[in-house]
Amino acid sequence: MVRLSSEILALAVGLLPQLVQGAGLNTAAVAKGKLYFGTATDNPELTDTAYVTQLNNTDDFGQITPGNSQKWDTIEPTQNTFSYTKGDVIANLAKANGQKLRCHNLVWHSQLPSWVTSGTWTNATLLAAMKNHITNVVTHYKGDCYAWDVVNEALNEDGSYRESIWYTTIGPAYLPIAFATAAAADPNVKLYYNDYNIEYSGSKATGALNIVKLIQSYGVKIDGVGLQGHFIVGSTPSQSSQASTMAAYTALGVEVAITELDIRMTLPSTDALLAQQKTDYSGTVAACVATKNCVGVTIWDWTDKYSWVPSTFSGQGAACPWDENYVKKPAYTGILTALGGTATSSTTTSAVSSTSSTSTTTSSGSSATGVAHWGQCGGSGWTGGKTCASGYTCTYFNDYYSQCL
Ligand code: 9MR
Repeated sequence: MVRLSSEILALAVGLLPQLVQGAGLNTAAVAKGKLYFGTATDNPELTDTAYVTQLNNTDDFGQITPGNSQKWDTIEPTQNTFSYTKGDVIANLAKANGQKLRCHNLVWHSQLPSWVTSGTWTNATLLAAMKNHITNVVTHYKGDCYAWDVVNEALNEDGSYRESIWYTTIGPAYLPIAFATAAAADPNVKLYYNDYNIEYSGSKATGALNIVKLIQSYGVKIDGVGLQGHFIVGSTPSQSSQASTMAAYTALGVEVAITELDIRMTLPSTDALLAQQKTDYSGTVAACVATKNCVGVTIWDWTDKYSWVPSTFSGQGAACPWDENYVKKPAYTGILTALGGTATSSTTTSAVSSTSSTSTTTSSGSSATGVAHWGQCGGSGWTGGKTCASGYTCTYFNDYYSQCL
């Protein structure tokens, strides 16, 4: 393998568009001008070393979101007693890897401890408890988070407010008050409203637009709208529908991000379903790529092994870009292609596969002839092809990436 000198690396700035070809999802996203491509994770999975190896792969993941460990029931299980241990594990992992952290979430109707759901509240006492929670948690993670999902899933499907304890006790003012409280605790963190089924036009998206306007009408800062993106294979909104909905939000002066992307199917998975899933992932990511103020995409965990889907939707699953054996599915190539990268071996066994899955290659890369020009041939965790096709040399670029040049 050849090592690039610093002079050649400097010259390589002009080569960057080519250098991303064959690179991972985050590398390709950043080359497209996005801030990150990321994934959710959760504390129980962190005992799985093969899982953690891929989670740490910053070529694919430049951002992580704690799936559960910053939620109210974990952090403040009894009133005014804060427990940050689990959330800190993930925040520290992100820090150690140099990954951005999306912090999730502050005010939600779900995963609340019983002292909140069964308490006897007045407007004033519940507001005080909400503000106390937000102030403590945002202050604890000050400087760690790229963004906070300040309010999560406040809307019904028809765009009206969900009858949560927050809404029924405080009224819609709980939203701007939550955002104002978060802004006071950390003026630099991005403050998001986050919801599902607001990725396409309709009553619920109109409700989300109205939430942005409501918060702004109070003179309070809101920086972004998180489009969760929990989709179904074959029923995923089109790229143009998603892009035009993103444009409606960004027209209000906020950024957007796809925050919890996964695309489930009715099991068993078939080649046809996997092909449609690839198309659906690709179109969704392409909508973000096409939207200047869409800052990044987060998948709601990267492997089917730890997806939330099967336990929630009976008979459904296979929603992630990697299967339960950590093998990349066609969806991975769909995402990479949407991000402007070129897959060298689209369904190649992942770097961390713990099973003896077979490796297959696509026409854009061939194990028989070596890795094609511009393809990845090395880097931390890389177990794909390491020998370049005739005429090309595997060239060290950084610890995470070597390329056939
Ligand atoms: O992934 C989370 C799962 O482990 C929890 O059991 C579930 C409980 O509601 O929450 C999941 O994450 C949700 C996220 O916090 C908000 N949007 C929907 C996600 C999937 O349910």
